Amino acid sequence: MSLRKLLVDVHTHLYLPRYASVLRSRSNAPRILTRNSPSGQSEDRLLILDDEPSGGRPVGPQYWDRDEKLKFMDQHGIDISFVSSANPWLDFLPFPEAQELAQQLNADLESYCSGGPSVVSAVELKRLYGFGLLPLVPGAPSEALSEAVSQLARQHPHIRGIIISTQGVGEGLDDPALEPLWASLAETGLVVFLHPHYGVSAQAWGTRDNGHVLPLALGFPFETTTAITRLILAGVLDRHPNLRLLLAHSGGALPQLSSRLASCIEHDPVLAGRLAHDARWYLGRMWFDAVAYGAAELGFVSETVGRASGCGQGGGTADVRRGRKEGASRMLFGTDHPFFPPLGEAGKWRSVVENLEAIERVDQWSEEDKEGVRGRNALTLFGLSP
Ligand code: 5CU
Repeated sequence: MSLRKLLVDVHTHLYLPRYASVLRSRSNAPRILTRNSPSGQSEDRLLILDDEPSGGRPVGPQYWDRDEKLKFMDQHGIDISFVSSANPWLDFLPFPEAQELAQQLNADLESYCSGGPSVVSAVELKRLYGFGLLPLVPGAPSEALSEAVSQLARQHPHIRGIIISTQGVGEGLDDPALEPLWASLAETGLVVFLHPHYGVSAQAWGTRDNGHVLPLALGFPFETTTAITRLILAGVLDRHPNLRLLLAHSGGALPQLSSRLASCIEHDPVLAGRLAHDARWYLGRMWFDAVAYGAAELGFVSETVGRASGCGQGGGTADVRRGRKEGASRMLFGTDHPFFPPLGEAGKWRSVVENLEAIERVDQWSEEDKEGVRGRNALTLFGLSP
């Protein structure tokens, strides 16, 4: 098989066994608890959100067992996965514990990836790579974070990025205290996968029982939208143009709101003149997972990102075509496994099939663009392209 055809999943999670043990030792969220199911059997339940509905959700080997990850990959034709710890990472720990656990989990993740199989058609490629963790919690000293970044880059060749939440060291991603961190991340080239956990105020969801739908479908992407917008407004990408940011869930609402954002900036006495570029330009500097479940949405994001990169601004046919290619080259297939399991039916997961079908159906994308989104763009971003 040619490398062009590899299917690469950049949004797939795990809880490493060491992390699952920490969750088991806790008595409040985030935690794993064991209880008796209605049929009297003992079952593990995962509670990661403070107001998790129905006493949490089932959790099992699909969250920590490498063979289960590989089985899932085989079932869906996924050649390579870039696995990341699932939320809430180390956010709930005090700095010294977070620092020690981050080092241990990064070493565990390196073994998880390096001890796994290679791609049969390309033995120089492993099937598993990872996003590591930083002790990015309140009280973390800047130097310790920068040192953790260089350690990761030096010691763990299969860890190609880090996953971070929106909280930073407690003040969000526009916190000046994070400047040295952005500088070291830009220097190492590690990809920064920005992923939500906190959502937005639960008051917005009202009192009707809508299960987990509103915080997950809306709260998660709104959180990402706000966090990345604050980072842009703080000028982080002006000062660190080599920072490589990958946004979960196709960047949330940022693509839809980017022109409104640009206009608000231009009309605001505090913001006007602060940034080096029009707000839309920054979209063209980032990468977006293709975890949006719909072709129209993927097409819209890539078109907006392509125009942001400047290529599609001219309006001529060639400009529009170049912009489209550029936009598509910044989008990458993902599954969100082991979240979104089917509710009952066996076989392939609907959530995965939907994301693959969405890529297939984007009208604006050529076959080459689609192959890029399915795999080639990830290999390029993570430095695995020959
Ligand atoms: O279903 C969920 O709550 C989640 C989650 O917590 N994290 C994630 O990455 N996807 C779905």
